[in-house]
Amino acid sequence: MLNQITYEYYDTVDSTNDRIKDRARQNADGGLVISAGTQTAGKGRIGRKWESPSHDSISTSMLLRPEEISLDAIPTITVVAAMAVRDALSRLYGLDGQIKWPNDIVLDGKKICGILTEMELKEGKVWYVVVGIGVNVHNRQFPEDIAFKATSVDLQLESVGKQGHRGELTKAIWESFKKYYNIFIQTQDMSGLKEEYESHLANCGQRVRIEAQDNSYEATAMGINNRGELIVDADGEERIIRTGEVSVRGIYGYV
Ligand code: BT5
Repeated sequence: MLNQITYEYYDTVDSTNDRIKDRARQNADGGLVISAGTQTAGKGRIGRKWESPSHDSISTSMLLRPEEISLDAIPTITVVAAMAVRDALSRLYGLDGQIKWPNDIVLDGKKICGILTEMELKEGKVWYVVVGIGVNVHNRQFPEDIAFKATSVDLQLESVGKQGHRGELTKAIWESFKKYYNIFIQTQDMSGLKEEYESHLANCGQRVRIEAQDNSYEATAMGINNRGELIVDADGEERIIRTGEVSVRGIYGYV
């Protein structure tokens, strides 16, 4: 169970995920959150870069020390974190984001948030997990290569004359995460959360392109299973897409 959340904030770090890893190795307690104004080496999945320019976005990571968790359940934590960010954006700002499986939140077909879950083993068991969340808040411009597919809270709230608040949103995200994580950890699967997750799943029931390293095909996204894996229907054959294995792109545009 996740009970106490403690917050630390730094102006500039390399990556909040890496700062949490250091603290985890020094035996910090689960529930520690490290956030930063900017990251000099923000990380996406599989060696990709995450843009977190000066004090415009949220870069925040939490240390988890799940007891007796199976290795298989770790990728599901990303799926749980996506629900939390979606929930926080909705509660605070009325923004009705969709989850692009497994780790993005999208609004207007553009990415507002990315999530990177990492972990370290000790003696064959999960020693700790770090959940890192990046949310674009005040960003008005993005580097050219992502400008067409990125958005921010302020851009989304522009039409109603409002702005986001990084501190307030960070707290709301981790409070929502606590709620969902404590449901997840009881069964170590999505059985208690699947229905709500699927109601926000982008492309559910629609055609998607599954882009694996050596194979790429079109299929219809059907939902998730209890492990948080994506179920697709490829010409009548049900296939399970595991986290991290493939990119899922909607056939039209980024989503
Ligand atoms: C992610 O990877 O989306 C995971 C991002 C996790 C960032 C957080 S910030 C706190 C913590 N500390 C870290 O060092 N990381 C975590 P992925 O699905 O691989 O997407 C990466 C891709 O998203 C890049 O290749 C770009 O195309 C795009 N991208 C990069 N920065 C972006 C931004 N600020 N907004 C929207 N898209 C972005």
